[in-house]
Amino acid sequence: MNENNMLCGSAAPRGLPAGVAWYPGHLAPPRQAAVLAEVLRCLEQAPLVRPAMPGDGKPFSVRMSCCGPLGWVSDRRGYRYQDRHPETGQPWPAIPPLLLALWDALTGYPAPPEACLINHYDATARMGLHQDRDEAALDAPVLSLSLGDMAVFRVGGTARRDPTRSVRLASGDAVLLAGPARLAFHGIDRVLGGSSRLLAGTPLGGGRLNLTLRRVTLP
Ligand code: MD3
Ligand code: FE
Repeated sequence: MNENNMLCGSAAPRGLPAGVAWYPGHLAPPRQAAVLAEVLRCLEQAPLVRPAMPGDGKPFSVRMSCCGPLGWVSDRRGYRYQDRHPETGQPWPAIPPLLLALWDALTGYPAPPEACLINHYDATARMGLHQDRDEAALDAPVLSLSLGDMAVFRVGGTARRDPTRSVRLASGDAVLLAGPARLAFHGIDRVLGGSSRLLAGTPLGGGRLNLTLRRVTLP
């Protein structure tokens, strides 16, 4: 990754763990709207689904879809990346050009992302503290973009019991998770319903979208 990122991001002043670079307001509202339009087109082809926990099948509160050659899915059988939408059986739509450009601009990683997870949160949705370790390319950063309602994002260390910090992610914020932060525990404690109007007039009817761009296989 581009070694300037740690300096460009505001990680140090906010006391975020090493390897987390936060770019508040990285996308101005017109670019947020442009990315949103591209993502809504993906969701027409690859509708949001509510995944289930491996084993007990407990439903997630977040609904998910993906674009890119690989998508992340979860059901009773486990977590995995696969090349088809779990309900339509169709290949995932391509990652939109604006998101590919964002990956190139912020990561400097020498290969394109293979998966873009699309998470939709209504005002009651949460995501418990977890690690993302289903990718072979653990050398690649993960890039997150938030659109719509604000959310309280919690990030800690590589052990579940490590201390955590919370930041409020707003529409247009980008977060790059690289190096020692790639295996950090993280989650979404809550969403501040109605704090943004960006998604209000769309088929989603409001809430928050989070897009995470990932490299899955080793290039
Ligand atoms: C830190 N998504 O999709 S984005 C996820 O806002 C996920 O929807 C949250 O956690 C969301 O897995 C948080 C920030 C994020 C994403 C991936 C990470 C932080 C990360 C991977 C490693 C470490
Ligand atoms: Fe995650």
